[in-house]
Amino acid sequence: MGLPLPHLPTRSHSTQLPRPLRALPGLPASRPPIKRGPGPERHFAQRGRRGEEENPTQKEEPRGRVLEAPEREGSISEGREIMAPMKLYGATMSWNVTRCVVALEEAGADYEIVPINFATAEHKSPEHLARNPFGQVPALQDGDLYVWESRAICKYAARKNKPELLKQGNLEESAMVDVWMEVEANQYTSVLNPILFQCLISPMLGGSTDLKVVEENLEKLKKVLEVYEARLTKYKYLAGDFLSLADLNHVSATLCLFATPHASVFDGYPHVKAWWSSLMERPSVQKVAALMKPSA
Ligand SMILES: N[C@@H](CCC(=O)N[C@@H](CS)C(=O)NCC(=O)O)C(=O)O
Repeated sequence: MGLPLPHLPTRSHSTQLPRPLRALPGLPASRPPIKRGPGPERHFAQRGRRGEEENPTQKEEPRGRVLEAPEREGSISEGREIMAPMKLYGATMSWNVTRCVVALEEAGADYEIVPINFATAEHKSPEHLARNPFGQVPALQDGDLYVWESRAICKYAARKNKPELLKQGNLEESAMVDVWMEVEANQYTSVLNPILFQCLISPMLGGSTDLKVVEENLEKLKKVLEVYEARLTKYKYLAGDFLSLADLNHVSATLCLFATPHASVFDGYPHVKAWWSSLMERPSVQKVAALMKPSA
């Protein structure tokens, strides 16, 4: 089941993104301020190619910067083509968007996040419909190519920058990656969506939480987690004893679950808890968790 309503509030007429989810456990209370330039706000997630070391002296720099137009579009410098970073359109409070951020980070992709303002219906504008004909976020632009649907974007990032996340060279392992990616979409996140909507989005829109819907879906989630527990008793990760996109695709919605009063649902499943703890240790996951927190 998908969400019947957009994940993002549309009532606010503020140009700011609504303050997102409550603080996620185990993370600092604030993140570095975003540098705001003139005109439409553009902020960029930390960029870096695989293998590049982060410069520790840059850690305190503001996360955002505004690129000059030629740099944005890609340019030729000293006879060498500078590839423009990929652009991920959407707001980082949406777990469909942050699902992609996890994959892009883990793949070491060069990308920027370009916020889309739901309050002004920017997602239904002709410019955005050209990126995603369903008028939704996320959408990814890589040169002339537009990719939409979060899980397709995640696969694209993996194929382009870190194909081992899909185990494509191995028929059996890649089949298990596919299975658990489908499970994430059709068993796990499909029951999490109504819980997250009721607990996080509805109150943000000024509505109340329908506890019956939450309870019903928590029961469904427990049944799903029983299957996960059995699987993770045998293997370290979902597709096998290797990290894959199947694990990573769970991160964004699970971070949101931990921002609801129902995080304790994991307590009954020790192997699921251990799996989640191991994912939480990953720098890509820490970055995304920080992005989803309210701005300082
Ligand atoms: N299946 C899509 C779902 C995308 C989606 O539902 N996006 C929401 C925000 S999280 C949206 O753009 N809603 C606005 C709308 O549907 O008009 C994906 O995984 O990318």
